[in-house]
Amino acid sequence: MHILRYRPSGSGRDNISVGLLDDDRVLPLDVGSLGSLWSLPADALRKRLEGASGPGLALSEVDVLAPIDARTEVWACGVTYEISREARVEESDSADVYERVYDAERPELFFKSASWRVIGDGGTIAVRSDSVLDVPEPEVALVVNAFGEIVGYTICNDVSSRSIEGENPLYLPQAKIYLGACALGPMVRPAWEVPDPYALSIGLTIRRGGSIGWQGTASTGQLHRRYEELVSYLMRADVHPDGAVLSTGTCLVPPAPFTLEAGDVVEISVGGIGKLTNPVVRGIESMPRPADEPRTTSSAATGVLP
Ligand code: DO4
Ligand code: MG
Repeated sequence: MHILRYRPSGSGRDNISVGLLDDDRVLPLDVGSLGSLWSLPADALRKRLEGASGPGLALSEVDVLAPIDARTEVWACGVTYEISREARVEESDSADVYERVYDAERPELFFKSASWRVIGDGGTIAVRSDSVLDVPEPEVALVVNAFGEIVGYTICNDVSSRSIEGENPLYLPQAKIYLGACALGPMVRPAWEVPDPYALSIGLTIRRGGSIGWQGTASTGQLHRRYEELVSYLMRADVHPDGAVLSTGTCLVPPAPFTLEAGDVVEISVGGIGKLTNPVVRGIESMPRPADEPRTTSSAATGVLP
């Protein structure tokens, strides 16, 4: 069973529902948004899902949208796996900040995305045109409700510029937050259906032309922290009234000089959770945007959306 955000195929842009995928049938849930589900305590949320009924629609009759809306934000953790620590130490002039945070009591958490700019399964992700070394980061993402309970799991691609972060760690937000840098989905697996979240296989395949540009596998068994510990830092001095998505860090980094290129297709699979697939473009001008969003005309104002 998965929780999803969807639109019946061919229907109006605003005809968005929240539902439950059960045996290839999409059953609508009587909630206004995913965020309102995440505002419930876990036991009430579970009861709400059990109430889903009706003939619903076949999965082939709906467009699956990024599983995030309302005031739900995406946050991410850094340097939670040995492989991520090694990659940062290699690319940075300030290697010791990564060494220190790996062993510190306080983990690294950073803001990744507002809900409106998150890309769903099949949507286009981007590398920045002012970056020369770029990678996808395949991560297990926790869906956390307003009470700090882990209520689901999904997949996040924390697309990142290694060259911008490597130049100076204070450039982290520019390396991590831009249009096309955050993909999520395809859906959310309820937490009570995941027997061991520390034994999930993670696969990353980057397709280039007719072949494989890079491929790797790992497991959440290699995570250096506990999920609850990461969530406690997210919640300890903040509120998330519509819950939050917390991406738990990457365990796979294609080694330099590998860099993502326009035309690549990134596939991330996580056992029992799903597969997230996104084609890559280079530069904001190549990113598809909804027709009613004004485009900037000045070359100085590079892609600032209103
Ligand atoms: O320290 C920078 C970010 C690291 C990161 O995104 C990761 O380890 O996944
Ligand atoms: Mg990451």
